[in-house]
Amino acid sequence: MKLYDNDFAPSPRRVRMFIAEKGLEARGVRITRVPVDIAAHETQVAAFLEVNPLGEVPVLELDDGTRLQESLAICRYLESLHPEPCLFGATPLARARIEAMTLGLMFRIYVPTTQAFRHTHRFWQGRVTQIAEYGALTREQVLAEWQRIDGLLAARPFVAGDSFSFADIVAFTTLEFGKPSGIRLQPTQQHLSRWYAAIAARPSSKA
Ligand SMILES: N[C@@H](CCC(=O)N[C@@H](CS)C(=O)NCC(=O)O)C(=O)O
Repeated sequence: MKLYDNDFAPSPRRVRMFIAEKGLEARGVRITRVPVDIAAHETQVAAFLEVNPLGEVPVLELDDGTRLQESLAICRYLESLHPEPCLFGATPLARARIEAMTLGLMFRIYVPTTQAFRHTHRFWQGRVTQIAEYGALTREQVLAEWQRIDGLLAARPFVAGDSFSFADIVAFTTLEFGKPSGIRLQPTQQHLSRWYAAIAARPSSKA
């Protein structure tokens, strides 16, 4: 298989973390990384748009040439092929909780984090129309959401319950992605800090 990838972007990082957590490479599953330079607009050139008409990474290309988009779909596909360790929930209730947390993180934190980045960071200057007030608003929204997650983590070790799951991967990569936009852990967020340190200590966090 091939993974169209980018070292700095959060969505392909989810897939790399997932592959590392599954230990797929150690189990002999060959996934060749194809680096795609977003900063150099390589996602927007005709050759890449043939790979993914949306102009986005990650894309997983299977050995028969079939291509899968969307980090969530790619990880679910890999989970179906390699169920252990289970990262999408072992019981109906665990699956529902992981799904709910994943969707909440994506819509309420990840998407506004991308907006804060686009509308405030110098990387995007001249690339998009930046509306600083909108960027500041989305940043505030995201900070409030992390405060809420800090409260949730007072009662559970991982974001969706007792076990590490795909939701932790989404949360961790999103929190890391917020750093360039000034979205960081607050010293008072002791539960979130404890969780962050635990996830950062996993080898997959370096993937
Ligand atoms: N929902 C998609 C999001 C994919 C996405 O937004 N990818 C970004 C990097 S995180 C990208 O490739 N952007 C290319 C560009 O802006 O040209 C997923 O989870 O895979």
